[in-house]
Amino acid sequence: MKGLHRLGRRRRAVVIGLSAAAAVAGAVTLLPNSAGAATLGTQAAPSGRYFGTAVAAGRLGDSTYSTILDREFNMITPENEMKWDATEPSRGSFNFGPADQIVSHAASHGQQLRGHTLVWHSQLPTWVSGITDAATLRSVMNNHITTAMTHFKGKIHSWDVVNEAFADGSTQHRSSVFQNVLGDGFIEEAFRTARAADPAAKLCYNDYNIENWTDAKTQGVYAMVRDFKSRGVPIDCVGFQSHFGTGGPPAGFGTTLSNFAALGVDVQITELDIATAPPTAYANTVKACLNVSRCTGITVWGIRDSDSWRSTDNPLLFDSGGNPKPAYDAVISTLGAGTGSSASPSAGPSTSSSSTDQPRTKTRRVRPTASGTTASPSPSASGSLPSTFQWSSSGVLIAPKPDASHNVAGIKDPSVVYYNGKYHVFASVADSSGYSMVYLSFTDWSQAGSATQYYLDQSPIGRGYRAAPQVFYFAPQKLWYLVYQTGDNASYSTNADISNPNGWSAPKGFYSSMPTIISQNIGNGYWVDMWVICDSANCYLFSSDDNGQLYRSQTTLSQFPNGMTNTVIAAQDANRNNLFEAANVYKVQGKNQYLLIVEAIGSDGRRYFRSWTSNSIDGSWTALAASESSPFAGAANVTFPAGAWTRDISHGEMIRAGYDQTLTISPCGMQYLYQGRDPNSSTDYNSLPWRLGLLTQSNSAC
Ligand code: 9MR
Repeated sequence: MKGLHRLGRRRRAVVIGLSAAAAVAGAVTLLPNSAGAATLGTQAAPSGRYFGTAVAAGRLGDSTYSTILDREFNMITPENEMKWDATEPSRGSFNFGPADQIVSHAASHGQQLRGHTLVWHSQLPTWVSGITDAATLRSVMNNHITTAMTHFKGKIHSWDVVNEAFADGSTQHRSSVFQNVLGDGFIEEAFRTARAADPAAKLCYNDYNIENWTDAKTQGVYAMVRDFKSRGVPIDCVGFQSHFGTGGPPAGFGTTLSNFAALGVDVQITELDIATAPPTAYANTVKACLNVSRCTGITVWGIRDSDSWRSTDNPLLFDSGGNPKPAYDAVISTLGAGTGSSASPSAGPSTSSSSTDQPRTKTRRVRPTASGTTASPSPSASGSLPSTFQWSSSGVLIAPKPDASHNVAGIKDPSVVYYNGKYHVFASVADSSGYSMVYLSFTDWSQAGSATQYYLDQSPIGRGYRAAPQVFYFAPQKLWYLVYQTGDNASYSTNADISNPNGWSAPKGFYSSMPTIISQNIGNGYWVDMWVICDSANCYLFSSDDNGQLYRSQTTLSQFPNGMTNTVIAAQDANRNNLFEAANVYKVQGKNQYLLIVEAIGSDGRRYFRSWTSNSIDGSWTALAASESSPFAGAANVTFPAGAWTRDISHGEMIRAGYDQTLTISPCGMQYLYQGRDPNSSTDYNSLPWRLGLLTQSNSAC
């Protein structure tokens, strides 16, 4: 689960992923697309990157062209269709037709889009370049940015807000109508206007001949980005066009990418083509990007040589007949080699090895299935966890219920307890601008879809960023706890009556500030998915950083919820996608055993869960079903008798055997409530149509 302030990363995560299967250090691992072949897009995805191309609307009808496009690329830049001469040929008269053609192609093929470009001295109609009055030009520029960005709002991953504003061989801006009439401040003004027009889009500065670190032009752009970052001018990314000669990238390209990234912007290779397409030159370019974690994607400037703006140079990855060239193979294998190394969660620093926890025996009950007509196996305290899992999924059971003040697109991150004859479900709801939470209750899964969803922002929990709830009854205090994330803290509310949604107290933080070990390791990640579990002596608070770390803090049972301290790394993976988020820890009923499950991002960018066990909440953790091919739960071991409505098995929660702070589950007839989504959905992360479904274990031996 991610937050409001994390749109950029989340949007990216829609198309990316990382495979445990691909995680062999240094090995060339080919990752198949759905048809079984490795492609540029599937090879880039495991390291969290996209692979894109420039597209001409006029070529979409060419089936050779569109077949390669849809097979290989998951990011599209309209080559000319979003430029000023195309979109506003005369003042105030906008034409988005050809651009919309590309946008709809992308939407129907699961591709994301780079918007190119809003403010550029070239391909600029003469009615703009002839303006001499600053007030007029300012209003024209801002209106152009706002109108175009509003038209495409929610559909653009990154915008090239300003293109090629620096002079060749110089640290200074080039001469242009914008520079000459508005002065140096036009770039800043364009970015500020762009942020206001579509706060969810990444805003990039894009240029050529800025790849060599020591070049004056590179230094000029670097100084501008540094200045923007220091003054809070909104800029998220820098595009390096990378139109190279036969030699490929300059030796200092890697330095350039990492130096820009260190300013706190993403970097992208936006218009790659290399004269004669030498395989090594392409491989070196790809390597330069892979070496920089904030290099988020590569776009080539056209598909076949015949499509290129410099076609006589034969600079692209496919020949004019649409056949992959040696450079294509070099890119595929370079991407495959760069997919990182495998690791499993390490033991935390704690050496505690046994638990004295003796959970209360839970009342057995027979849970109705999703249809409500038959009973799933009755939980038993005598079974054991299997070493492999098989699940059968329900169809969609719970969908969002937008109302007048909650324009929500998805429902996510469910927490569930069965108490007093009812399931009580808490979940995040998301719209394009952020998160809140809902509560619903029902007696049977067949009633879940029609249950009223109560928006908890009406309770003292209040409005604002509250997400990823976890509910349990804290028996020592006879109080229900709702634990959730609030961006800069792990927070909780309490309630004497779980069925009274208005009874929750206002949020309180577990921590005074982010623990140092988290701030030291979080990198570009986010602090998410807080999870409390207690044994007979202590309570533990787990959280993830989307950067490869699972953290654990602790306090005593008697002090809870105060005194959360001793934060340690409970588990870690060098590749964040192998240990991403949505961690749950449960006590296995009748055993001196705990189960840890953590959500991972698969080779196809889809979510799945890995699992480990331990005899103590503080580790160490031993892999149980921890690979993409044999996961705890994922595409590899879930069947969909009612139709495969999702390929993601994402953030959810086990149906527990009880409801208290010990989070006890039966190892038999397990059920897991999860979030999934239409595999063809593609939009900004918070607008994705997440729905809830229920997995029921189909290989239970007890
Ligand atoms: O590839 C584009 C070509 O079809 C146009 O005729 C040309 C017009 O200037 O623009 C080409 O794309 C350019 C891109 O928009 C900005 N960077 C340089 C690219 C190659 O000229």
